[in-house]
Amino acid sequence: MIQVTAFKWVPPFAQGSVRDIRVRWALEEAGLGYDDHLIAHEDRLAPEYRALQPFGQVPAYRDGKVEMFESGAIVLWIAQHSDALMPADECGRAMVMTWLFAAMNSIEPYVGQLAGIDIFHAGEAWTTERRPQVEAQLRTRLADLQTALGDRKWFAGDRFSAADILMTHVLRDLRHTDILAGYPALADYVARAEARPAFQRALADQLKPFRAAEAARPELVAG
Ligand SMILES: N[C@@H](CCC(=O)N[C@@H](CS)C(=O)NCC(=O)O)C(=O)O
Repeated sequence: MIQVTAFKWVPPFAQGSVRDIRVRWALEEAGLGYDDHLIAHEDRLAPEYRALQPFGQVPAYRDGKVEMFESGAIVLWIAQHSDALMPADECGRAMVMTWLFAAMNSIEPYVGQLAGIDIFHAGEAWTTERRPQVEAQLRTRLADLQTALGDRKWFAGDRFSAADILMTHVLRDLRHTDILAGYPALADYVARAEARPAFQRALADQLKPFRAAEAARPELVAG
C-alpha cells in the first residue's frame, strides 16, 4: 500500500498548501489509493522520521518498492508509472520533466520569496524595501510564463500532466495576493487545474485531519 506522510495540523495560512497535496493530487489523477500517515510537528525531530525525510519535512512517501522524499521527485515517480500524468512517447515525457522542473526551479523561488515576506516576515522593517523588488522580479517571471503558455490549456503539451500539478501548486501560493489577476491566462490555468475532481479530492483529504484537530481543540483556531 502506498503511504504518504502529512501533518496532523498546520496553521490556517498553510492549510491547502502543504506539499503533500502535490503527491495526493498525483495519486488521485493516477487512480492509486494510499494511506496518509499523519505526524505531529514535533515528530519531525524523531530519528526514525529523519531516516525517511532527512530534513524533517513532509511529504515522505513509500510504496513497497521505494521510500522517497522531495515532492517533485515523488510526483515524477508516480507519473512514470501512470499514463494519466505522462505521455508514453519519449519526447512528450521530456517536456513534462522540463515544465515540472521549471515550476520548481524557475517559478517557485520567486513565489516563495514573496510568500515568505508576506507570511513569515509580515510587518518587519526590512520588507518595506525588499518586497517591491521581489514582486517586480516575480511579475517578470509571470509575464514570461504566461507568454510561454500561450493559447495552450496545459504546460507540457495538449493534455494535463504531472508538470501541471507542480505549476498549479506553486502559483496557488500567490492566492493571498491579487497578483495573478494581472496574468489572466495564468489565473484561468490555475482555476482550470483546481476544478479537476482529483485536485478537489486531494484538497479535501489534506484538510480533513485539520478540521478534526480543530474540532477537538478549538484553541488551535483561536490561535
Ligand atoms: N523540497 C521539499 C520541501 C518540503 C517542505 O517545505 N515541506 C514543508 C511543508 S510544505 C514542511 O514540512 N515544513 C515544516 C518544516 O520545514 O519544519 C519538497 O518539495 O518536498
